[in-house]
Amino acid sequence: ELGERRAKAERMFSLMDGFLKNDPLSLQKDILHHVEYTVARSRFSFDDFEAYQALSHSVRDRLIERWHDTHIYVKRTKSKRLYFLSLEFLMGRSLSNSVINLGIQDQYAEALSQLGFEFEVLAEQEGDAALGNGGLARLSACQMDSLATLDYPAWGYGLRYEYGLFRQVIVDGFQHEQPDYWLNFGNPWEIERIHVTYEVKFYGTVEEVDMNGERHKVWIPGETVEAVAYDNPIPGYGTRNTINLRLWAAKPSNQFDLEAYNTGDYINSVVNRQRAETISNVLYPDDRSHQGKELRLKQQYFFVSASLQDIVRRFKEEHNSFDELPDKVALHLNDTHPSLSIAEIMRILVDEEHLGWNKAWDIVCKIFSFTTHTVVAGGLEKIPVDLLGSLLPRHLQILYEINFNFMEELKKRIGLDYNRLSRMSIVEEGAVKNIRMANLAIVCSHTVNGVSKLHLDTLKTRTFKDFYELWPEKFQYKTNGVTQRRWIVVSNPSLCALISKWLGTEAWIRNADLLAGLRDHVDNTDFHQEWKMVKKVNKMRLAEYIETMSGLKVSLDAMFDVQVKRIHEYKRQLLNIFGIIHRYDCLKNMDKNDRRKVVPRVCIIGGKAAPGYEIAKKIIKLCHAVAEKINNDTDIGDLLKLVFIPDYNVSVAELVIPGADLSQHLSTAGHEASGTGSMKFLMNGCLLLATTDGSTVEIIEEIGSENLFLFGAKVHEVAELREKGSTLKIPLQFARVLRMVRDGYFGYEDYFKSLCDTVEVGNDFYLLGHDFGSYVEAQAAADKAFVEPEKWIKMSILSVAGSGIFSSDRTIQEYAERTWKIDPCRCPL
Ligand code: GLS
Repeated sequence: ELGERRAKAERMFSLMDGFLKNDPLSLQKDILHHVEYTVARSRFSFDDFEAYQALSHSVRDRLIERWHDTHIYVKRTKSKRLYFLSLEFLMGRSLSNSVINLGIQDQYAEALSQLGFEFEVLAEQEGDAALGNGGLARLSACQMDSLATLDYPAWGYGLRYEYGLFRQVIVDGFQHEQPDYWLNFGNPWEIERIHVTYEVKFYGTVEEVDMNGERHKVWIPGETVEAVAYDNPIPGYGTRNTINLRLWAAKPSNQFDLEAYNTGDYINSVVNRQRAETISNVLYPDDRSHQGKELRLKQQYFFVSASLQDIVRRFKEEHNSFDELPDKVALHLNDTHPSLSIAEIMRILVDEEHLGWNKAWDIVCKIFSFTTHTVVAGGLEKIPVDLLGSLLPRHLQILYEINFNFMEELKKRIGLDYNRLSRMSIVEEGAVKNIRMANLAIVCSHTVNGVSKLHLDTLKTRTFKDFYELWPEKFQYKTNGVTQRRWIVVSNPSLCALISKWLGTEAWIRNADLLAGLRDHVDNTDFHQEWKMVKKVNKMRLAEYIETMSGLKVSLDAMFDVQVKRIHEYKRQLLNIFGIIHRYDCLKNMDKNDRRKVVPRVCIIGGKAAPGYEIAKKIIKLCHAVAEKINNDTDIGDLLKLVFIPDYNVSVAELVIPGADLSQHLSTAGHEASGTGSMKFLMNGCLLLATTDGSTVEIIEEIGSENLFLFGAKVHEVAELREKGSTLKIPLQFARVLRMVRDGYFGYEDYFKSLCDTVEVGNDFYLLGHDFGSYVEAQAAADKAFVEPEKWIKMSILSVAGSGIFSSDRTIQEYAERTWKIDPCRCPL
């Protein structure tokens, strides 16, 4: 029988002409084929967008080929798999990244040019897949790239939101949110799997029934929704391995048909069915608080239930006993958002597979690991018990049972310390009872990870102190990283070529540690010249973008000073804007001679504010109001410009980051768990101006404090400074800037009043006043370094040379070896 199957497979393979060919001629044929038969345009007349569509389908074919081979190989080798559960993935565009990872970029460029198209122009046709908010979501995307590149047998699971993160539109300086219906023009990067569907159930009641003489709990659900899989192949670089990111979409379940038939109310029942689809409709646009919304809870469970059904089905196909689960499956909780997985897998094992509770719990505790991305305990996710009980009645019982057992065990360990017991309980008592998702994740996970060294310290000493003292061995940190494929190779081709030339190899694209070799050339003047040229090319690209977007012409001689990230009080964009006002004020009061010595600056700020975050929205407006004043002041001219880049997203980042000279990371020390933007700037040879927060602490260790501009209170000083309250000394310059804003120097004085109040002495939680003095000094140091190009370039080279450790390849390898215990599984050619 085996022989017969093999013969059949070989015949099919030869019918298909073997593997797809990647020479430019075959690629041209392939693209034209897709123009005619996929896009359904005539091959004699198609525009850039249609060419992009055909091109992506041709790339997709190649991805699918490798993706199939990877699956078959992993299945055959029975390797232990990692399932990475995340409610957010910020993938951005796929085309350039895919052809680069597949290693056929040049062939495609040639094929297209022979057809009369330019690859770069077509790449611009693609929209961003923005299925996530900010750092956490982009980190997931970088980690998928590394998992594929390092040949790990891994799957990502998430939700296929129809509306990604809102589009930010600025009208008269105010942020407006517009829906991002990103699937408008189709999405060639996904594969709809109409046969991979699962029923997800909600509401209803729990009953006890007798089964073989034992009492069993049975959940009788009240609503059923269907989850349909959409697969997104993720190619590794320099390997055939292509892994899967499976995203779920909600569809109405067929079960409703019967009901419609019975009641006769056909139209209404169709309308009701349609409502099911809303579950996966829209991404929640707040990157921090998700408290108490039913739809959000539905999304979480929908995603968890579909993913676990899929994982358990696959496991059962290949194995006979759940005893093998911990050896074959690692489940990773990317933040607390997927923590309901714990209750769901217990429900599956106990209620459906009829394992005893203790046995099931024993298995479950060996498969989960957890990464928290939060610093402050107040930011941790909670779900009201009433809400959870009505939506998922059986899960609430399970959570109570997990908590009861945990509390019993805890009493044995720590005695009757009721305060501590109540702090550690999974159930928070109070006027509104809540389930504490982080406590649940910690209790059940074998490893709890922070995202930087400093973050782990905070977790141990503050956020999860009680748990750390109970289980110190569970707590680890894996410093975040970003993929050099996306953040250098795709987004900065000139720097990529320069690095490869001077290192004499492209091996750094798979092994970022090799970037350290650039140190050997740090004094070479030829190298310096080429380095300078690369930065200039990228600044030109950025300047062009600024001009098309805002009409503002900026000087390439100016220092491009960038702060791009979500708008948050703790990230202190306000400090940046106050610094700009101060700079403007100084310029205005300077005589002509002194002005000649000033380093011209183009200050660039970008980022989205959560729609309900009033103060953040006021910060955006203030930025525009200040820009309006400064940019129209002919007396100041090119000495100072301020630009707000609207709708900051992954593809805008790819353009902005390579073009920056200086980038700002201003979070009040102790508030940024890690920060990953800084790593992308570092890789692009942009100098950092930063507080000693999050991963910056480790960046300092790698490149030396003399190679960046540091300022601000240290983590250990913050609490004491806050206690000083209104007795804290504030520099006069700060008071003056605050006064200018308050008095309406930039207009809108009533509107800015509440914003000013947040930084008034005694109320200044994020310590802007305190840090302002040292911030201005750090800015002055940056100016001073900028007028010594040799020095600046050296610092820039040393930044890139020290960035290797901040590759997500390093992060993923640490997770694989220390936490997930998975081995690479490299698909043979
Ligand atoms: C975040 C943190 O705020 C960032 O510091 C961190 O770099 C990122 C990835 O670990 O996670 N947490 C969060 O909720 N959003 C983030 O960006």
